[in-house]
Order: sequence, then structure tokens, then C-alpha cells
Amino acid sequence: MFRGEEDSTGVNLPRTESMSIIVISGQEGKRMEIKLFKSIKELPREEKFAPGHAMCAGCGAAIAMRWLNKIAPDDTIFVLATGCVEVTTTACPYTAWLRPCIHVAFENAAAVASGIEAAIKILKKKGVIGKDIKVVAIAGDGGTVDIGLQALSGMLERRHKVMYVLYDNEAYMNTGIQRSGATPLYAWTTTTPVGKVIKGKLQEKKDIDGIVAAHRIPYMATTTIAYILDMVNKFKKALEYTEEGPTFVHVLCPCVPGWRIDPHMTVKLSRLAVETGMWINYEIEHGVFRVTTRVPKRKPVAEYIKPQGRFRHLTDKDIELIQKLVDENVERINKLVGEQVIGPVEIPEKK
Ligand SMILES: Cc1ncc(C[n+]2csc(CCOP(=O)(O)OP(=O)(O)O)c2C)c(N)n1
Ligand code: SF4
Ligand SMILES: [Mg+2]
Repeated sequence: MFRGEEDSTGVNLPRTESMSIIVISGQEGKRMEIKLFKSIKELPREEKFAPGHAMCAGCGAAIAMRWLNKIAPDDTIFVLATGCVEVTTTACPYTAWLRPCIHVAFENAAAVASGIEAAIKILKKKGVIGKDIKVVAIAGDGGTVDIGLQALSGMLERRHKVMYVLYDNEAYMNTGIQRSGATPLYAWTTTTPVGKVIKGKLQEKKDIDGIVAAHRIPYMATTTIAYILDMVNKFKKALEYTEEGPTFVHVLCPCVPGWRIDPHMTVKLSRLAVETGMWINYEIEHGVFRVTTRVPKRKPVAEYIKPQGRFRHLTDKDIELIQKLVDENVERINKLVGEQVIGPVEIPEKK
């Protein structure tokens, strides 16, 4: 069963272009000159995300936050939507944040960040503040693609100079693994159970990047935690491009209990997501789309799917369907770029 077809559960998925990315032409202005890190050795060593927080061992989001904190200037205000990152790092009276941060509701990180940015602007105008202060909103997939979408769209449309980080663990993890719009097709969650008739989530992952791209912001990117240099340089670019307007970075962050994996698997799965084409690292800078991690030969999606307990129920036929979807998306990305940046699947030889 897939898009346009009706399955035995009566679920009818509309036939749409999967994971569409809108590239807006006509805004290819002058790009900012940003000094990027060329190797891991150049990355900052100082820790700015204090230890002692309560994130799970192996948490993908914890890795993303550690690096984001290293890159953010000391004059940064963090706006934290309710979710794993906020709940586990700010257990009163403790905090893992060495810079000012504000805890906001599940749905309004972008609205609060907009207000803070507007206040900084007026205080600067009145001469009360003389320095540059960055505002960084951080929210999970639920807080971004579902309940916070309206606030995010407003912030992007009003051109608030805010960097927005979506750490995507593909479900509402903090409240016990409920599905979100970002949960992938067929994944088990507590609200997309697996039984004889229904096998996990029956819809595809929502294309939040396509929605964000449609707002024509100066800079947006997708990345994941296994590619530290890619992720850190995108954080850096997104921070600096706030001089022009809003920026957005979407980070795939594997989750230990939610994906039903061992703690040592998070980085490996993040890499496999890219190597199989399930996830594509790219950026859109002033309307110009660029894939930042080329994959000359793809691994079969089964290598990403099979180690995860949330997909344990999938049959070979189900995995074939996911493979077909990924192949379609890769073909579309290659067409968009105008060359083969993501190669064909190479089936490993049986030993
Ligand atoms: C209006 C509202 N509904 C529900 C909740 C409960 N709640 C808090 S965080 C959360 C899920 C967060 O999911 P996500 O944004 O994906 O972050 P994660 O926990 O996965 O890191 C929910 C349902 C709430 N705080 N406010
Ligand atoms: S539940 Fe998942 S996202 Fe939350 S702290 Fe644990 S590993 Fe991280
Ligand atoms: Mg989540």
C-alpha cells in the first residue's frame, strides 16, 4: 500500500510528490563571506554545554546541542521549546546552559524568539544595547512540524533575525514516544502501534524543509550528527546569516529509546541515513540548492532500517517500498542539482 492506493485498513494516502524541495530562483544575491572550519582539528575545544544533564547515553540531540553551543557566540540567547532538550537540561535549580536561555511552551519557540529579537532591535535603536546578540530557537520535531508550525511560519515571514534549530528525533520522545508529522512511514510509536492490520505510521514524513524553503529565507540546511564538520559549518553559516534574516537548520538526531536502538548505534545510524539516501545533507543559500554530502554509491535502505527496533515488524516487501520511495527522491534531487550527486544502490555481495 502506498500513495494513491487504499490498503486493507481503509487508509488512503494522497498521491503527492514525496519530500518535495522548493528551490526559489530570483534571490541568488551576493552570498556572505563566512570563514568555515576546514577540518575537525580546527573545531573549538572549549565546552559550552555543561555536563550533568539528563539526556540519555548516546542521545543524538545531545551531540547536536554540544556542537551548537561551541559555535554560538557568548552573546547568544537560547529559546527552548518544551521537549527532550529543554526538559533534560534545565531541571530546576540546575542548568546545562552557560548562556541565557528561556523555557517556553511546546508550541511557541519561534514566537518568543521573534519577540526577543524585536526587543533587541528596539533597545539597540535606543542605544541601550550596543553589541550584537544572537537569538537561537531550539525545538524538536513535534514542536516544529506540528504544534509550532504556525509560529515558525510567522517568524520566517516577518523576517526576524533568528536562527531556528530543529532537532529531529522523529517522534514526541519527551512524553513517551508518540508519533509526530516527522515520524517516518511504518515506524512504530506508542500512537502508531503495530498489530495484525496496522503496521506503524501509515503516512510519510512531513516535508518541513520544503515548507521552510517556500519562505525564501537567506539560509537553510539539513544535516545530521555523524557529519560533525558539515553540521558545525551549517550552524556557523546559519548564525551569521541572521544578519540578513531568519535561518533554519534541520538536524536528524537518532534517539535511543524512541528508535529502540542501543546507545552506541546513534552515530552509526546517522551516517547510515545519509549513506542509504534516507537523509540528504544539503543547504539552500540565497536560493541556491547544494548537496553537501555526496554519496557516490548508496547502501540499500535495509541497512538503515533493520538495526532499528521501531521497524522490527517490517517485511521485505515493506522495505522494498521504502527503497522505491528513496530511489524516487534521489532521482529528483539529482535532477534538481543537474548531476548525479547521489549514486545508485550497490547491493553488497553475499559472502
Ligand atoms: C500544548 C501542549 N501540548 C502537549 C504538551 C506536552 N508535551 C510537552 S513536550 C511534548 C512532545 C515534544 O516532542 P518534540 O517536539 O518532538 O520534542 P522531543 O521530546 O522529541 O525532544 C509534548 C506532547 C505541552 N507541553 N503543551
Ligand atoms: S529520549 Fe531520545 S531524544 Fe530524549 S534524551 Fe533520550 S535519546 Fe535523547
Ligand atoms: Mg521529537
